[in-house]
Amino acid sequence: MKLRTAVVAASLALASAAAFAFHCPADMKKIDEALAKSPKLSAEQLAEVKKQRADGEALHKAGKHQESVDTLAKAMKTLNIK
Ligand SMILES: [Cu+2]
Repeated sequence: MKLRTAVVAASLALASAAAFAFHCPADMKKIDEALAKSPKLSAEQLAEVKKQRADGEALHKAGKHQESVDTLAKAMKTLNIK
């Protein structure tokens, strides 16, 4: 019974990690698309968005998907992406 619980917990953890692993590139793509459309942002906001985009990619590559998603979410909020 305990082993079974452990297996279920492990597969759930793996599934959510995989979901995040897919989430980051999807968010980066949305940000890139929004940036390509010359968004109406101040130079300051644009610099911040680009930094968050770069940080998000670095975090994703480091395997820190939750932090990546959180960072990319800030950029998406500034860009008004839903
Ligand atoms: Cu990721």
